[in-house]
Amino acid sequence: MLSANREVKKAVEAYWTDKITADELTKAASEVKKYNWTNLKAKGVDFIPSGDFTLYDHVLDHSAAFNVIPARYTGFNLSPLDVYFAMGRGRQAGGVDVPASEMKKWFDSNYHYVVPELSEATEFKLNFNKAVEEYNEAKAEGVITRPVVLGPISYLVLAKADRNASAGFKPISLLEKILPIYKQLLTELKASGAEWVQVDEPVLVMDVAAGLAKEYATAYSALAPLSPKIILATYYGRLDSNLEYAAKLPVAGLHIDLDREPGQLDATVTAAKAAGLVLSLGFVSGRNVWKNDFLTSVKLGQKAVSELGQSQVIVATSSSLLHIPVTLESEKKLTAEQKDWFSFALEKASEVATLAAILSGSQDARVSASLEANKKSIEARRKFEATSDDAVRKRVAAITDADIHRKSLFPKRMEAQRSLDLPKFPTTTIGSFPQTKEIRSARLKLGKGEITTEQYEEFIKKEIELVVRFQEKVGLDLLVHGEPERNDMVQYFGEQLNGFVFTQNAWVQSYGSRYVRPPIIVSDVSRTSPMTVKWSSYAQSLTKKPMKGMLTGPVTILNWSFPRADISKELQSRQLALALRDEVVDLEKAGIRAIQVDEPAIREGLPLRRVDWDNYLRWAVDTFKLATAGVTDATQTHSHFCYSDFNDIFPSIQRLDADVISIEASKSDMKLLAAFKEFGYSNEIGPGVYDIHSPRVPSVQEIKDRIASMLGLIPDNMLFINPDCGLKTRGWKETEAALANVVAAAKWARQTYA
Ligand code: THG
Ligand code: ZN
Repeated sequence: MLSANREVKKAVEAYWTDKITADELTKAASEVKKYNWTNLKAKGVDFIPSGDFTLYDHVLDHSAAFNVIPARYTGFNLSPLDVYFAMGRGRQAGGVDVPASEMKKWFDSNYHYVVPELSEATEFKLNFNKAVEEYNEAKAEGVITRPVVLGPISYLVLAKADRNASAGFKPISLLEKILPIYKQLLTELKASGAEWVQVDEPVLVMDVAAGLAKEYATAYSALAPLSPKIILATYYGRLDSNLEYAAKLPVAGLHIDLDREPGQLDATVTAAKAAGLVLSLGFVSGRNVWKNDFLTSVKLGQKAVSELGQSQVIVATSSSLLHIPVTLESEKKLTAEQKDWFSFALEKASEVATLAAILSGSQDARVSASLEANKKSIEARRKFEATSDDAVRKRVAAITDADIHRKSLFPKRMEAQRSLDLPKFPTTTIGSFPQTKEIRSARLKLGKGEITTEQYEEFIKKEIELVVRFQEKVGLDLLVHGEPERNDMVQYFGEQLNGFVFTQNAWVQSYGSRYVRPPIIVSDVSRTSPMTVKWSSYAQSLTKKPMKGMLTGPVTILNWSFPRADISKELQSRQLALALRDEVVDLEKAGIRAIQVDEPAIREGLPLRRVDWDNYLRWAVDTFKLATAGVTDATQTHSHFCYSDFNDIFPSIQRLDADVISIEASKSDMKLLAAFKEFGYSNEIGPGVYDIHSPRVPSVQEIKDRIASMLGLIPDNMLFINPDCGLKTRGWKETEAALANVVAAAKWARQTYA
């Protein structure tokens, strides 16, 4: 969804704070939709999507439309719009107190979707027909669109069982129940005049789909006869063996991702030909910002055209443009050379139109000029790529096995780390403290030149001192500096490393109204000078208690940036790891004795296909180790993971060999820790003792109870006590109260389990 200046975010937040009405919000949304449709049309795109606009999350839209609304959100007399937002972000006002629904990462992206909750009792119903509404809305603007609908199998697979479901309930068992709603939706869509509909089934690129051939056949033979012509869309991966049945479904067309998986073209062309399908070729990346290489795409496209005929081939982006910033035109600070490498959403739309024109044999002078210009851009980029940083390349080539191992095994290190003088059940926090209005505003002023660097740094020092004094006062054991100097845990490092490029306005949605601005890796990565040592050692100078250094890990920096496309992710992550290794060693030299290197993105980066896991986990774990293994035994390494979904990757978590990990364990059941015990996890561990994602303050008793049940599963010399994530999005008031209770509970534990 495009929204060049985060208009949707701003309008939605204005609505939440009662600054605009629901009608005004609807109007703002219409403006954005109109901007998108008319721009795509002007760029020459033939199949313009509609129905994919969202105020918060497109899966949540689908749930609201299909009446998949958990009972906890109803009965408050809220408007449908407010129920919708309550599901997305929770609601605490006017006697209503409901938490947000769970979010999960959308496939292997850094985007979160709101997980639908289903049970045998779910009664689907078409509350509204977004596909029809937006089709008509676009038509009224003079734009004929191809509506997009999330397909039934993918929707059900992305859902989870709700609290009332019986044991063993599988959402996919509701297929027969949900199909009538899809029938109604598609029948109405056909009646509204839509010729095509794009039905998204990204689950087809995953292993799980191999067991769903029957369900796919059931669904699409029920839907196809009464629907507009269906183009079945897959993206982010390869169909592999699922192609065999997918191509035989009674649909009119199939879309494949050739950006991620160009290798699947031949097999798909053959299958499409046999089945008489239109084939939509996803050349232009929906996941990265590099210009498409027209010559390569055209070569592939011509293969398809010669087999299938022109009328059976469509050119497209690989996936929706949700994860791509809107337009390069907003970027005033990129050099002309850099701008020439990239293509954001609107530029990608032009690429699609040009590629389609080339493949249809257009002799238009503008088309050949675009092809020539593209050739030049690609050549210029290749030339730049050839100028590698030899020092970095040599250093990566010289990495040895010894570099990725700590000097001693964990038990010996644990002995050495007694020098930290931490009590039993040490208390700590994950790193960030509240990012207050004042902090954001100081950064903004620095950016605008309204205050000097010296003034800004004085301000940051004061903030750090505040955080340190608070932690001492409340009685925490292993302190942090609070990270007031950081805008974002990835951007902050990218801005200081060589090899990155930054944008001014290239926002992409992370979830709801939250956006991030991923940096772009354009060349070999290296560190010029220390990035965090100044702040960490200043913080350490204020206190006798140990101060924990805070870094973002190599895999997370890579996954939350736009990576290079010319060298492997593995190589990029090693370059990042070496830069971070230097930082880790410098922190140690500066007297920092505990260093945390966060890798919250390690799991989301897991490939969509099981066969690709081992290779990914090998390099991902190795690069974390490379970043952290440069220190002596006495320095304690920490890592933090923002999820509790470890079951598939325990061996890799163990292999990271961090001295201490902290994890989200916000669900009060101890299943997760039982799994750690069963696996035999051997290092220290700090399962979150309370959920920081809500302003609610946990009572001392609650925390004591949690510690007691944790100690049933974790040896008492291995347990750290900490919140379940960073405190960046929290206010000071609840932070102070919650941490005081955490410390009180830890003191109780020390007496009780002495
Ligand atoms: N950084 C990056 N990716 C992330 C996170 C992060 N992905 C997962 C998780 N954390 C997502 N969480 C958030 C939390 C807050 C915000 C964004 C993602 C946020 N964004 C501001 C906003 O939308 O107003 C803008 C931030 C800014 O000004 O730079 O608050 O931490 N990369
Ligand atoms: Zn976290």
